[in-house]
Amino acid sequence: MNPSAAAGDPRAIVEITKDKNGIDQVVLRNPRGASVQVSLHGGQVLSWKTDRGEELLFTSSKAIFKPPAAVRGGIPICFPQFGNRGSLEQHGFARNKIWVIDDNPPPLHPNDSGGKAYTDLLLKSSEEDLKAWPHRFEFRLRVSLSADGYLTMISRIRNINCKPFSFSIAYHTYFAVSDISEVRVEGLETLDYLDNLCQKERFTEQGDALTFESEVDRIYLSSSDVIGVFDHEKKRTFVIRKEGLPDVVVWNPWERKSKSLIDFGDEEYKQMLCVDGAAIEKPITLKPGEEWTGRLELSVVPTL
Ligand code: TA6
Repeated sequence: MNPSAAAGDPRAIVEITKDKNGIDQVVLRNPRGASVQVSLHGGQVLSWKTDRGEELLFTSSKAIFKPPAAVRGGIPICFPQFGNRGSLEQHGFARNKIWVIDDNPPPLHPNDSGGKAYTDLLLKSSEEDLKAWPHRFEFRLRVSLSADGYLTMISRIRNINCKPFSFSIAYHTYFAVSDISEVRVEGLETLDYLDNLCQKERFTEQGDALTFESEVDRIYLSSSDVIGVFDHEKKRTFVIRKEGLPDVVVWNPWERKSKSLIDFGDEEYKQMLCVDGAAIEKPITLKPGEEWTGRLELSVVPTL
């Protein structure tokens, strides 16, 4: 009997497989046949498919599936920092670590289980991590797939230290798009953003929707909790709903940067867009014993 499915939906399926490196992957399936695949390497969602088997997340054809580096695509978890400051690696170490399945997670709200296939993963600070980032934490991640095919990721980060610590976090989400020139993002209008292409200088978004003609690498600040990524050619919209994640990273490497990435095809920038629910501008500070929760819900709806 599948305990997780029993708690959520008896028809849902939660399977554990191994990748070619022998690392466990959890496959979630809902009764209509939609699926999510999450690796214990990095707690990274590697696949989110519709009930017709269509892949909704981008993974580079040149992705390197070899720990500790994160796979180029899916949804890497950037923690305890987004960016590359100080002694930590770019986007922190969480995405490069092996997580474990949390057999006895503290309970979540019944809505976070009912009717869903889900798995609970756990990352705890290791002695190696403490050398780079001297703060003891427990990071619990619930990945779930609803009967409607919605992908939800709930992060609970607890300070089990004896002193406060601060962190930034991003769900570095690689959406699969038909053609980047046919994509627009709505929900970022009038917001300020930090432009990573101009030394993180602060600007204000003037457009009524974000479209793409060149490299974009921005952190939009204090956004609304619903963002739309419209794929005109596929006539569908990714809907991003978030809680506890005030900022939105938008990244497309475009042609020149694509050629500089060894695990990314030269032309692949045309088929992807990163739109990340994040908390970056104002790092989150936790007192000893305190826990923070951040939720991301992704869905895809047809649009004319
Ligand atoms: O803003 C997104 C970003 O920081 C870009 O600058 C680019 O570096 C991207 O993340 C990918 O980072 P990664 O470490 O996954 O190669």
